[in-house]
Amino acid sequence: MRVAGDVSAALADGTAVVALESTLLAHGLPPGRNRKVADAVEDAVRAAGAVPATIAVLDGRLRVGLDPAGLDRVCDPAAGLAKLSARDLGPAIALGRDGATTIASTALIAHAAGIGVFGTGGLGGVHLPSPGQASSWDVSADLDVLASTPVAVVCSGVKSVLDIAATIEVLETRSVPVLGYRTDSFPAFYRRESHFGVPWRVDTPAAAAAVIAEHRRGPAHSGVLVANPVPVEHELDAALHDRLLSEGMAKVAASDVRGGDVTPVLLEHFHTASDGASLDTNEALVLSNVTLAAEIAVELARGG
Ligand code: PSU
Ligand code: MN
Repeated sequence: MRVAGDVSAALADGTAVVALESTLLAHGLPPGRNRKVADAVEDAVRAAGAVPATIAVLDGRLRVGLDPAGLDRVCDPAAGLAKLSARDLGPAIALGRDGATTIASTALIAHAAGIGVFGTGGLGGVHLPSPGQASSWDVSADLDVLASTPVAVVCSGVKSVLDIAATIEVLETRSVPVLGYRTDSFPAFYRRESHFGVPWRVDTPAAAAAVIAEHRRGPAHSGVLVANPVPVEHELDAALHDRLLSEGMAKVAASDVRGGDVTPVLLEHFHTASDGASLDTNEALVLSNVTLAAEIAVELARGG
């Protein structure tokens, strides 16, 4: 593992650090835009008083905190970074490959590096079955890792392309506390509300930090999910959202896209078919989440 100098200095002296993932850059946003978002996200974390640590695998090494050249590689489609979930870390390291880390693999690496707060876009979850299928059997490793890794993940819930009810059930079964941030509804990524509630609500970074600190003192080894809805002015229009969703699902069902490729293909459909409107939503929610993650990390560093 190679930890950037500013990140290791912050970890050594107890300054707040926020982990950031690379899959949302390499596989969730188009080239060009992704590089701007990579900088904007790091700037937002710094502005809130924490040190950003973007995580990826480069040349078979776990990297915690990237320099501009590292961010260039992650964001360059010609570099062709693989999407690495938790199961892919061993192979990528052993074979000396490059790859972008998902929430699952980023949380594992963050925890191994001593980072306890992670800001991102949307959590992976339980995928809906295709027509005629009883179950998709596609349950994101993000849920498994959150169940067993004491990292607080700040995100805008899960995408509406997933089975939100089933995802919430799995989070409960796997003992992951879910905190709605200034909301009583479980957020659905592009939309601020789903049809489902959250078990707990917090209204300040200090309250979120207090819950995370108490959860860590307790016997569970799970993470905490802080569900922060997209800022209201950036929410995707409901009718547009519903149209994109049914089109995207039909597109995937009619194709042979499976497994880890499903989420990038759906995101790409949203971005192109909405003429970029969903991109603005996606960028705004990521910036809001990493800012909140930094505020929570600052409270935790204070001893919250
Ligand atoms: N949310 C986004 N963009 C993304 C993802 C989530 O706004 O690219 C990524 C995250 O890295 C998440 C992954 O961990 O999708 C989940 O993929 P899957 O559904 O294949 O588990
Ligand atoms: Mn999957």
